[in-house]
Amino acid sequence: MKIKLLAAALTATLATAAFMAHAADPVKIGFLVKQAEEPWFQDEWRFAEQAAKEKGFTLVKIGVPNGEKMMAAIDNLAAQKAQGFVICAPDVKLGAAVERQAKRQNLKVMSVDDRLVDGAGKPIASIPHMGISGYEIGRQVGKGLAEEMKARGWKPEEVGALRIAYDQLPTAKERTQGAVDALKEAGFPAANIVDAPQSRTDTESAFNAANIALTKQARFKRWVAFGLNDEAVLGAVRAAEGRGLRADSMIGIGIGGSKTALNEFAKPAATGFYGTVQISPKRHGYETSLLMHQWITANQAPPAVTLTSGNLMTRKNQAELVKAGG
Ligand code: FCA
Repeated sequence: MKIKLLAAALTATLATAAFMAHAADPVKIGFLVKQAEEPWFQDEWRFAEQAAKEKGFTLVKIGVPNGEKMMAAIDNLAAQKAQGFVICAPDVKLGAAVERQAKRQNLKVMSVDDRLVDGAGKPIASIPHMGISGYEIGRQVGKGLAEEMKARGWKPEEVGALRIAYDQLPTAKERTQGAVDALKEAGFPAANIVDAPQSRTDTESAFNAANIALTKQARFKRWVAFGLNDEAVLGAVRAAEGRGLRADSMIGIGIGGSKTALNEFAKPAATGFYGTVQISPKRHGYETSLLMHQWITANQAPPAVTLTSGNLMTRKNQAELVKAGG
């Protein structure tokens, strides 16, 4: 009996010692994003920093605009003795490579915003993910556009709908599909929906895509515009302005609610950037970082998939919503 007790005590002591040795390793978490210059990602990083401060871990922020930089960043994290990272990859098809490299380097990984896919284009279920509910949020965009058109007394058959498209990214496709479906349900003619494919997900490429489409479809004097994010819609709005289509003949609704949108709302006169569906960089930055911290320190894996929601934001309610978003 005595020996048994002694053995049990010894085991407990050893377990505590092992745990303490592990706990004593400073926690270091990487946060890798595809477009560090985009306000949305800046906000995510800011909220991730908040989590780092609260929990006392080190956050390593790295911009990964392409696959090469992404692979180097993962190796760099391992060399710095990080234990895990959150990632929004430059291309979701790099999913298998991310998973392989993370495993090889003994790093935990979870994705944010853009869900990683395998070689066949299927989501990689073993990588926990937090993203927006793209289709639902897209529907909110479409509904907002339809309601504003109605409020202005626009005849749908005289209006063009510009879909700034980035269909190679599943969440982007879901978002714009949601908007298309909601517009159609509100009685908008499908034939008036014009696709403008952008080559990247920034304002400049949306501007270029929109310019081509607006030139081709000059018969429409009134437009609504939507896309995967605020940058896409801002590009469309700027292109429309270049053709003399201003706030009274363009209704753009983006997705985001970060500085890109807020700067437009801060202008003294309204622009064609009518609104945005505000999503939560706090949940995507702060919460993902906490989940990763929990995974590293308590070996508790994050939920497989978390999808977040949004709120329609316009000049009217933006102050309120910014405050609520932290
Ligand atoms: C994607 C987009 C970003 C942002 C994020 C939630 O990564 O490219 O602009 O909308 O989803």
